[in-house]
Amino acid sequence: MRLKTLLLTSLSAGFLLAACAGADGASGVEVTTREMKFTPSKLQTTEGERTFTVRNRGDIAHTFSLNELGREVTVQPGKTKTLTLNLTPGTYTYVCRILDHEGLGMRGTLRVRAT
Ligand SMILES: [Cu+2]
Repeated sequence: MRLKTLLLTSLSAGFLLAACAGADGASGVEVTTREMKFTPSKLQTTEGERTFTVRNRGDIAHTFSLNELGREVTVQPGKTKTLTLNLTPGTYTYVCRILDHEGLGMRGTLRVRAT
């Protein structure tokens, strides 16, 4: 009986740790740009202040632009930039605004969940 309680407690602790790791991961969001796509093209996070780390692994400059929020960063090839946003729940689109990169595939969806 006691062993069972201990086992259940350990399991709960394990789940709690996993949940915390997920929450920590959600405080920062990483996205990579290259010709002509974002990786990943679907991002998910929770509401609040989130820092996006945008890496450009392509050969030309790209932007990470959230038109609905009027915010963007331009990242030169081989460089990394960060963008901190205070997010409210909803679904947002991110695109690259250089030439017709969006039309060529540089478009993604960010889902922000309520906590
Ligand atoms: Cu681009």
